Amino acid sequence: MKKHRIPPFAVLGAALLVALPATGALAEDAPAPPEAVQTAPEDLPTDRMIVKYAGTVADAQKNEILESAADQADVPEAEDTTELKTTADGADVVELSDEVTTEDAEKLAAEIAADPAVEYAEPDRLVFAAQIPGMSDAETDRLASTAAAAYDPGVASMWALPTLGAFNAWNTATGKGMTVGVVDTGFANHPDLDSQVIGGYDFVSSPALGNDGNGRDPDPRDPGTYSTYGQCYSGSPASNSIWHGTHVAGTIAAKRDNYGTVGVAPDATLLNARALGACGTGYVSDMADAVTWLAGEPVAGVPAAKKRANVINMSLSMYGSCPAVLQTAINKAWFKGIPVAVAAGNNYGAQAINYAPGNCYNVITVGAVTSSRTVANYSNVGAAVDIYAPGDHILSSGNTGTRGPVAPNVRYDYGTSMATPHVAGTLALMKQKNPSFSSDQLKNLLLTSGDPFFAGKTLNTHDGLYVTSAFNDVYWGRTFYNEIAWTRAAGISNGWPAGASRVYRPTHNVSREQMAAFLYRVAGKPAFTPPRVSPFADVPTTHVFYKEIAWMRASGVSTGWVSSNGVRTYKPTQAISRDQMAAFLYRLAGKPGFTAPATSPFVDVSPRQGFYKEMAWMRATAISTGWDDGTYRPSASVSRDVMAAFLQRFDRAY
Ligand SMILES: [Ca+2]
Ligand SMILES: [Ca+2]
Ligand SMILES: [Ca+2]
Repeated sequence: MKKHRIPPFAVLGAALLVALPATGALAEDAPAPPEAVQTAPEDLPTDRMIVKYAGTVADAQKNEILESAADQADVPEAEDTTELKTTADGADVVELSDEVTTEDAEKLAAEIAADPAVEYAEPDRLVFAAQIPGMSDAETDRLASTAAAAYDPGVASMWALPTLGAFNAWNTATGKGMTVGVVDTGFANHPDLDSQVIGGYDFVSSPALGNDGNGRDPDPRDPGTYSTYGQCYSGSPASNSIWHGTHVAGTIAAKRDNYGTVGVAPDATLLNARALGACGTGYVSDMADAVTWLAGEPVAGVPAAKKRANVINMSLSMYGSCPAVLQTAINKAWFKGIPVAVAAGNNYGAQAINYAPGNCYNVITVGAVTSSRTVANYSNVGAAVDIYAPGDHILSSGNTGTRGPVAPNVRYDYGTSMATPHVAGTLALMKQKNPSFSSDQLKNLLLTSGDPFFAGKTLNTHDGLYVTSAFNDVYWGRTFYNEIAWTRAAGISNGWPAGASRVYRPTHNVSREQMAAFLYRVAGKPAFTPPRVSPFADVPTTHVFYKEIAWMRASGVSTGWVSSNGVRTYKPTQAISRDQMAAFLYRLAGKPGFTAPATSPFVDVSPRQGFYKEMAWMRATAISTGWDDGTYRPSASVSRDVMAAFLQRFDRAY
């Protein structure tokens, strides 16, 4: 393991770590966490204030309001301010003459907001990349030695993808046509990312945090988050670059090729909204503008992206309530159908409700789990966490540079920062299949399809997709959901078209003609040329299932009924009864050798009645166990959801 930067806020983090109970163990193969661990600092000074005026206010009046508030709050740093910019929301961002404590900043904001000409005022606080520093190790050598592999060589080390069912999900969606906006430190050049990036902007307004010699500019590439002592705020320690945005972007959409790793949505494109600079920190007002821009809304001085984002990822966190300026921006995205996945934060089991943006409205807040399906010990928890996703020992794109970028590599990182892009990638797949879904619908489906977990739900990429793509009237969690999903996947039933989707009609009874189609498909669609003359008087050769029904007769699965005058009928629209179904399945199985017991396994079935042997065989093979009251109900009809279960059990047995 390469500890390639000094964890900032080491003292604070260590103190907090001692005070909190361990909520989970690290995976066995995880490197030990560094002795002093960063958590997002909770009492960080800021030198900026956000003020939104209610209507037009002259500069002179603004100065009066600020000076008066400085007096009232006893914060002399606010007596002489500089206006830096206006956010997309129309709020002023002003710089104080020096940093002030959190307490003073809150006091000052309250005094400013008390003026009737002010809509709201809040400190422009610093947000942090939600990654655990020091828990990172490069895989340069492995990448170099496996570069000739036929398929992304990193896949073997990416435990999250099989856990999430991502490989199966790709049979349905790969993120094609979707764009994920990443609010982060920017991306370094990387072969797994370069061709995926369709645009970006550098929203880091502070030249001190920029590390690229300027404030905002059109080049969002990550120049490195390295810092000198005191660069980011008073006392901030010197640090090396972490390539946080590069790693996050790789988890979302690293290319599926023979190089490096692969993302959850390998065919999605990326927008690079750089808003975190040195130390992996950035101002809230810059986050807000980045989100606004990704949502396709105007931001003064920033050219629009050629395409807006379909999903937004924010792997960042800070202590405190949700800033109004950020909530406004998030709402713009959310209500345009752009779901926003955000990190729950890494404060070692702290309540996520106390950290922004995880406590904002209209976000999907993501906690981290380990490969052993426990909450990662650093993850924030509680009811504010919507879903947990893999955040531990996550292999993705990186760079070898300790300051500026040097060479691309792949490496393992840890944090709710790493969990969040698994959700964003999944949302891109779901959005591809359901482009008209609202953010609330997508969030609901994501949570519904999650796997039950003692702390809530864990992400299931495959089910998230399946819930929205199999049948519109079959929701995850209903009885026989898996069996019905199997009928679609196995080509047994395609249901009926319903708009752009399909329905299964799970409570409808199965008719004998549908049963013929089901069984023909379960049998593997054997080659069969139906006779030119129908074997059944009531089934014309033009019947939609003529081939299947004729096959039933030819294969001996069904003989139909023969009347006294010799006319043979199939009764295609009649609902199939449970005793007939037993006979069909027994014959389809090839009439296996079976001696029915002398005593009936069902209280309502006599050993002397028709199809007794077949019904007893159903019980013996566990294709049907009957009802809880010991009955089989031979003359009852069979609903389509129950039939899905019978057919799947039959298919597995024969
Ligand atoms: Ca810049
Ligand atoms: Ca730049
Ligand atoms: Ca790749």
